[in-house]
Amino acid sequence: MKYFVKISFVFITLAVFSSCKSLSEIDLDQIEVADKKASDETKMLYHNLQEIAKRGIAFGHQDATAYGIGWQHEDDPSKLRSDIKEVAGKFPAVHGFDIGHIELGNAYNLDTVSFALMKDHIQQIHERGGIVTMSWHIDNPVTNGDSWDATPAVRAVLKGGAEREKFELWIERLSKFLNSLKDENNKTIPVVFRPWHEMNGGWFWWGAGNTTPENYKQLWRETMELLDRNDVHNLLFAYSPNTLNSEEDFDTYYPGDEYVDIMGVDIYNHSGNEAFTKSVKGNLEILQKKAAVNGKPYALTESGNNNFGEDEFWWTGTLYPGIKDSGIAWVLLWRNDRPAHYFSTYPGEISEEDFRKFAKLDEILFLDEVEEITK
Ligand code: BMA
Repeated sequence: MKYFVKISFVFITLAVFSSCKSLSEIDLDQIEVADKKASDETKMLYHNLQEIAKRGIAFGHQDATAYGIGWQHEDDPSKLRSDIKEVAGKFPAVHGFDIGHIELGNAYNLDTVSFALMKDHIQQIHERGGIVTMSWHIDNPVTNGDSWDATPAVRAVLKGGAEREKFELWIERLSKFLNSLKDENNKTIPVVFRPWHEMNGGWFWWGAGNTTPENYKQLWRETMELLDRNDVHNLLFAYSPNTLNSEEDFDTYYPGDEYVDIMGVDIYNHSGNEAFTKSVKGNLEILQKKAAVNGKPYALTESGNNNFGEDEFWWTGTLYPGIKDSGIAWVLLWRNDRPAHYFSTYPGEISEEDFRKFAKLDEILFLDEVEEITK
């Protein structure tokens, strides 16, 4: 018995070491990302995303550990909790956070998640081999309204614009937060940053109709310049339009290959299951084609079922047929805020049994499985 245990230990150790590669084993000089001064850990994240995509699709959830339906992290701060873990026994591999209101110097984001909690969870998730992605529902700098205040404001924050000073301060505040995300070795934790998302829709001040494609691209580049000026080098940049109607739709606002690391798209189930599956498949084919040119990772950066409580089999019947064999590195489901605004599942929710089936699929990867690649 003892002998068997020893042999198994050697075997397991070998298996673990052969599947994980450390920083020193990868030729980081060969990895080019948008930020030319990106940290080694950031390049490693890029490599890991490529590796994940070869193995399957990492499952992601927005604000997964901050709150869920009927609970908030603050209820029991000693425990890392997640609706997904409670339903399927496993934590998501990708954790989305939104840093909206960091620009104001506030202690809480726009959805009342404290930045202190966010930082702590990012550290814990990273420590366990998980991946962090960040969106930014930034306020409107001209009106001080929210992101959905579509008053044109892009021109005002570009170089020479009336709100440039404010914008520089906002990026400085964001930078301080990003640079404060340290791991246990005091290295800055790499993050997939997804700014200025869903720009082909008209609902955000940086979106279609509220700015020109040229100014949008300039906004992207100047954001990168300012982050560099503030010594931020832990970001991979993801470009995430909303559902695309065509390939050209992707190109209209695309800042250029040298400014983007990951190609994404946000698609919600607004118009029925069949239409959703079809649009996910078609959109991911577009991303695959675009990404293949430089071997960039691509992902379904936001998704969810908007037809709450109506479909028991949404996961295996509607989402999975859309993403199956698509080559995406991850799919991220939007937040579980309240019973009238949730995009994933939770204990007692109508699709929870089907979610367990979905979670068992070989292709769908959770934290433990991704950890074998990332740690
Ligand atoms: C939106 C909604 C909002 C939320 C925002 C940022 O899509 O969920 O309620 O404030 O994302 O998380």
